[in-house]
Amino acid sequence: MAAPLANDRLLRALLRQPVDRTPVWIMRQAGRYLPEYRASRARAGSFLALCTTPELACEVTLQPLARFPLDAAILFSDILTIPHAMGVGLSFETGEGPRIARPVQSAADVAALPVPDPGRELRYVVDAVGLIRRELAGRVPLIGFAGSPWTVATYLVEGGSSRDFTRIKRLLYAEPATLHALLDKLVQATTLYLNAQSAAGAQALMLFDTWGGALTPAAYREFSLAYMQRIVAGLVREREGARVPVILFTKGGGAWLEAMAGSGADALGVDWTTDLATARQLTGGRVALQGNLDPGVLRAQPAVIRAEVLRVLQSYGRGPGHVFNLGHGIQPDIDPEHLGALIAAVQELSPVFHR
Ligand code: 1CP
Repeated sequence: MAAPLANDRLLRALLRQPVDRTPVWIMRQAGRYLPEYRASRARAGSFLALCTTPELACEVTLQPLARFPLDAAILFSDILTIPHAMGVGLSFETGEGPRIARPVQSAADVAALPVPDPGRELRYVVDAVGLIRRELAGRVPLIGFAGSPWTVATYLVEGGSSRDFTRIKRLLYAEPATLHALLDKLVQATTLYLNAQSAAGAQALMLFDTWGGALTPAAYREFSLAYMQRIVAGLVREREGARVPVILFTKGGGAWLEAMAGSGADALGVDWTTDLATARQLTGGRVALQGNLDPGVLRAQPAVIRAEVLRVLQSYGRGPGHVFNLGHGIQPDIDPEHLGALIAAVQELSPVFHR
């Protein structure tokens, strides 16, 4: 069994256990806003080379922890590793989003998609998790992750990033059985993938439902939440004698937090459009909450950042069950020192909320 964690605040907060201060980590904490990340990516040649080479994935995972006293590491990878392993021809053009060479357009395309074996096609991720756990040596926990079936399906069907989701919405309303078959396949692939990550050492797991907010309430329940719920039900929830907490994050999902709280997840990510006080009332202590500083705040000077951090802490209020984070990922042109100011503010201002 691995050595006990020196800092288990994140895991305790996700399980709503008392902590001395609010733990903090940042979505996309390893990435383009860090000059050392840009240097690693230049050396690797591409973003995909970083993801598929365990030593490099480990190196960039640890970069933000060398700069900042963060309470967690998150595996450096992408939600599109599953499509990559399905063989649809994934590429990332610099400065642009992901591209899928052979998008999924018909029931026959869905039927032809394989369910990747994490021990083979996604072996590089499993190996990266093991390596990162070893290098972390119990300093902080490691978060593993995947995209939600709905969000990954948007990329598979649209062939890349989308604003209007025209193709997948046509499928949803005109050919729902085809979309259900695709989502079902993604549930199988994602459940295997996340269980392989926790078996390799990931101590918490997060599902990113970045585009769930593009759905109507009824479609959200049927095409996103129901499938995330199936994944949660299929996850191994105890490893190394400890519970593996699961975090669900639907961007734009503030109106559905109550339904999400019944999904079996331990914690919910909240974006900046919902007050944590409202989120806490809606979920009634059934789950922990993670969030929700507007990433745009990091464009202001440290005094403003500090005031906005305090506002988020006050919005959640006293007691356990809060993990500090942004409401979505940090943007590539943010000054790293501003992130340092955010983390320092959480450390200084949060202890009184736990006395
Ligand atoms: O270096 C580069 O040019 C690539 C930029 C980049 C990075 C740093 C991409 C391409 N992915 C990542 C890493 C990444 N992606 C992580 C790393 C761990 C960390 O947080 O430090 C994570 C968790 C993700 C997850 C991810 N990828 C999501 C869900 C979270 C979110 O931000 O909403 C999504 C939607 C993606 C798809 C994706 N991959 C990359 C980009 C630019 C995008 C978004 C494209 C779009 O907006 O549609």
